[in-house]
Amino acid sequence: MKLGRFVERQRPTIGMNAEVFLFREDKINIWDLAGQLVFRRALWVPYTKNSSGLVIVIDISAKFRLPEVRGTLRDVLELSHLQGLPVVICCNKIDLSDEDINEQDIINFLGLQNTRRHVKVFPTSAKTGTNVGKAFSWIIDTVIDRTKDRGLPGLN
Ligand SMILES: Nc1nc2c(ncn2[C@@H]2O[C@H](COP(=O)(O)OP(=O)(O)OP(=O)(O)O)[C@@H](O)[C@H]2O)c(=O)[nH]1
Ligand SMILES: [Mg+2]
Repeated sequence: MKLGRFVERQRPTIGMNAEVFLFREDKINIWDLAGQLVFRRALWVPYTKNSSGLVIVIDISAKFRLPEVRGTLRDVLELSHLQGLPVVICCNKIDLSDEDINEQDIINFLGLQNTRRHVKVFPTSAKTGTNVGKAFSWIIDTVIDRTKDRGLPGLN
């Protein structure tokens, strides 16, 4: 993201990458956590401890993996330190698929229809940039509103 351009054959993240960037006037700390199982176990808990919101990126061109996504997401959202945090779900790689994404179908499939959290689904493409800014604006605005309302620690 920091490069401001798309990397065609991006290597898998080893462990995690931490980035700070300015979005409008807000300084955003992003912890990009590797998806591979071995990293999930070791790093997702410690590195999400002080999070204000979650960005979940799904490869929607690999629909057959959605059941796995559902299981992983359920495990993540059960973590006590992540209770109530807003979640944005990016159905990414839409440039590879002609199918329209029905946001409610995704929410239902992932079992999030009754959640009290703020959850929103965006069809995105990191390649073309479609909706990437919108997805980040939404999560940042939601985090800011939530922290203002409740006096919770938020962005700094
Ligand atoms: N066509 C297309 N390719 C994408 C898109 N986003 C990522 N890719 C490609 O998909 C591959 C995986 O992307 P990554 O960003 O490394 O995926 P990741 O989820 O971070 O994977 P881990 O780091 O292993 O967790 C790379 O080759 C990217 O170039 C997209 O929106 N469209
Ligand atoms: Mg990665």
